[in-house]
Amino acid sequence: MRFSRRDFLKAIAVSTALVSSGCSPTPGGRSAQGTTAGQDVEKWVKGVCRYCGVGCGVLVGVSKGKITTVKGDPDNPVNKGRLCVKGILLPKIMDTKDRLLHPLVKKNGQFVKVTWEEALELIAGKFREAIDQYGPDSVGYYGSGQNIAEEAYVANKLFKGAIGTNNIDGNPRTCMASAVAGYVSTFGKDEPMGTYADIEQADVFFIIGANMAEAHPVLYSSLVDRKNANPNVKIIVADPRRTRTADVADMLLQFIPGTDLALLNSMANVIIEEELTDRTFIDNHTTFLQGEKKLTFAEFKTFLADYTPDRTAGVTGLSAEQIREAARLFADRNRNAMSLWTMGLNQRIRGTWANNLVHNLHLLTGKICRPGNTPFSLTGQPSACGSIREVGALSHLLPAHRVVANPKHREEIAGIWGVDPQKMSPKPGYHTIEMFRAAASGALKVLWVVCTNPGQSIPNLTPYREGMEKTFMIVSEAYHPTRTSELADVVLPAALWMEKEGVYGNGERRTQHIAKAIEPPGEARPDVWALIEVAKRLGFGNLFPYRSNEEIWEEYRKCTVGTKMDLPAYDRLRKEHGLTWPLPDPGGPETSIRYAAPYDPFVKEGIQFYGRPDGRAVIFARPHSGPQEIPDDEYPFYLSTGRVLEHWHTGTMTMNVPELKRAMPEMYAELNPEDAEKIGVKDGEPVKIISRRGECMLKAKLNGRGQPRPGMVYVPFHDTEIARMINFVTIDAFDDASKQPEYKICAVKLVKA
Ligand SMILES: Nc1nc2c(c(=O)[nH]1)N[C@H]1C(S)=C(S)[C@@H](COP(=O)(O)OP(=O)(O)OC[C@H]3O[C@@H](n4cnc5c(=O)[nH]c(N)nc54)[C@H](O)[C@@H]3O)O[C@H]1N2
Ligand SMILES: Nc1nc2c(c(=O)[nH]1)N[C@H]1C(S)=C(S)[C@@H](COP(=O)(O)OP(=O)(O)OC[C@H]3O[C@@H](n4cnc5c(=O)[nH]c(N)nc54)[C@H](O)[C@@H]3O)O[C@H]1N2
Ligand code: SF4
Ligand SMILES: [Mo]
Repeated sequence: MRFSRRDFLKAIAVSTALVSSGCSPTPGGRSAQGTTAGQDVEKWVKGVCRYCGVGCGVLVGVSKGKITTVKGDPDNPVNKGRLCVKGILLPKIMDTKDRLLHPLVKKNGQFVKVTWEEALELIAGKFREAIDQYGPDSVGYYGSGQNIAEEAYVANKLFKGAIGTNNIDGNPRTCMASAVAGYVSTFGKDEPMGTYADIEQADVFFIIGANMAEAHPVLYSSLVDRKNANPNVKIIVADPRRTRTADVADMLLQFIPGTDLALLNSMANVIIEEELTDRTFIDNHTTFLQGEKKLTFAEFKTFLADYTPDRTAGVTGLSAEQIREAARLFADRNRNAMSLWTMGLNQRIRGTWANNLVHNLHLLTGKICRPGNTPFSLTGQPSACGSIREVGALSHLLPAHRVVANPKHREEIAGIWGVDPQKMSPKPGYHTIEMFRAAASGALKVLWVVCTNPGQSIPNLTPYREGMEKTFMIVSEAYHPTRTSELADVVLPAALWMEKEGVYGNGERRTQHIAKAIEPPGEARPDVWALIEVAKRLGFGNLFPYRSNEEIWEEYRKCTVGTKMDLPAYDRLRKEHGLTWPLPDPGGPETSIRYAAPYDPFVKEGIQFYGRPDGRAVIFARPHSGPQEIPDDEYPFYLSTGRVLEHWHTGTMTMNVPELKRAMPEMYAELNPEDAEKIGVKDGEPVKIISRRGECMLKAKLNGRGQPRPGMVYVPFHDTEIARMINFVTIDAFDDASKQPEYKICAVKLVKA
């Protein structure tokens, strides 16, 4: 397919979404500048965009104590001055009508304003009571990939180290857990080996289950730039829905939802059958496993015999020729290959396996650990990597990719935390779904929710919202009411974004500092402050003696030294535009490619997958396995859910920005016109979506941003109207390895309303 100037402009228009957003377009999205440009700016402060995992650098203009404008930081290598429309409009989320300015406590069913002192005493009392009566596992914490690292570190230490429970999980479980389990099982260590710079050197992009044009817009612009400058670059998009990302694709594989594992195995089959493998690489750097059992190359080849393109065509709904072509393009020896994926693979009951199978393609062809050759899982939230994966703020993890089940890891961390290692539990705590199940069953007595909105964002909401009401729930929030804060017993007003200092770690291992630009409004305080105040009231003040965020960071940094995830010092972060770890020499260069000389300081020569005991990455034999629910006579459609460019998750921030709200006011059901005709629904007419768990009433959208294949309906999830909240419908089945829920697929019926 030729990539015309028109396609290019269309792609850029989407990626920067200046259409209908109400702000003035800037050519190519470069040096984008925010809302009230022109007003006198007293100072510019360096930060990072509040929203997605791309981690664009921003410069924030402050005047009279307010953020008046935001522009892309031209010196930041991530975005080189670009921002998407959400970033540009960030000033508008700060002073909104629903900013929460005081602590609130629910008394006789009504929220009343209280002092911080009263709120903190109440919280500490509830924690003490539950722990004394039912033990430490009766309390829990649900955090966020949008927390700064210092907040997540302090919360982790308070719960795992001081209180002695591993009941600390967070929204990255709903987001990145399968990517973590995928990297750890294949390479022995979490997080991508490449960086965004690989985009500039790749010749074939394999984008599977990611809608970068809407969810990672600035990276998408880099991709489009690469393609535009090099017409020979090929893009394969594999998604059951034709998305805006597919506008630039040379090949669109619009397969049946949930059949990725078959497709990926079939591509591997073609690569082996047509001898497109790199045998030297395979012999030197990989090992084949089926479960725990070692396989030979020949046995692996036999395993894949079930996945010939002809056999797989029927399963996936693709043609055998499409599968062959995709595999040949990927494996072309004259091309560098980069895979990019997000929730289309992760949010699946076989998300971990799907991740393994993408890694397989790179390992079989040796297209890894060289510039432009990398399996790159895109991170969703601004600091899911920095604050959760690296800090270890999930129920099975400890800082710097350690795990609670390992006694040596517990001992090392207990040493740095200054706690008795015996106090740290070896048993992983509740993961997300278990945590909300425990709230519903009454086993969890106290739950502290910080910087996330599970009352809207977790799947199968009905029983879990009941659980949130039942348990004593504290919610730290910047706005009120939200679909979670309305169910809380205590709501604490949080300082937002540049009202506090902190560190974010983006999707390419880049650790970046955000400076404080302005004071928080009213009595809003940084989350880290509230955590430490509660810790003090529980008698753990001696463990939290910090006078600054820098002191917290420097203690955390000790956890990373010598782990091959060595992080930079705070004073250096203040000056630089982020650094990609590992950084074993504090003053030394950042690391672009892990596991390979000359890029990785821990590898002297060649490639060494040092995360694994044998130094080899694993090529897994994983059979195809579909979703938990497949359509049947009663529920004949696949439902998939996800994002739109203008809105951030549950809409608390972006629905407050008039331009964004106008552009995309409410959620809709994107239907294939063929299906719409069958059920007799026209564009804009209401349609009821019903699953075994709940229902939702939405307007039908035909020929919208995307188009699902026949038999599939797609719904975004930012709408806060109860009647339109799609998570009443979604399923809470989860991957048994990663525990990540299957938001991307369940079975529904559609009824003309
Ligand atoms: N504008 C905006 N950007 C965001 C966010 C936001 O809220 N708004 N959130 C951020 C976060 S936290 C995340 S996790 C990322 C998510 O980023 P993405 O994963 O790119 O976004 P989604 O829209 O959730 O889903 C991507 C695609 O998965 C496809 N899909 C559905 N079923 C299948 C399947 O069976 N197989 C495959 N291969 N694909 C399937 C859907 O059709 C959809 O187009 O976005 C980040 N960026
Ligand atoms: N149907 C469906 N559901 C999904 C998904 C899907 O694809 N489909 N995706 C899942 C994924 S990948 C993700 S990441 C989750 C995201 O789900 P959530 O994390 O629940 O959604 P957000 O809207 O990002 O919630 C962040 C909250 O923090 C508040 N906030 C902002 N800044 C601060 C701060 O500094 N401190 C505090 N205390 N609060 C602050 C915001 O107002 C907001 O309410 O959703 C999951 N749910
Ligand atoms: S691409 Fe992501 S990080 Fe960059 S400006 Fe847009 S939302 Fe912010
Ligand atoms: Mo996410």
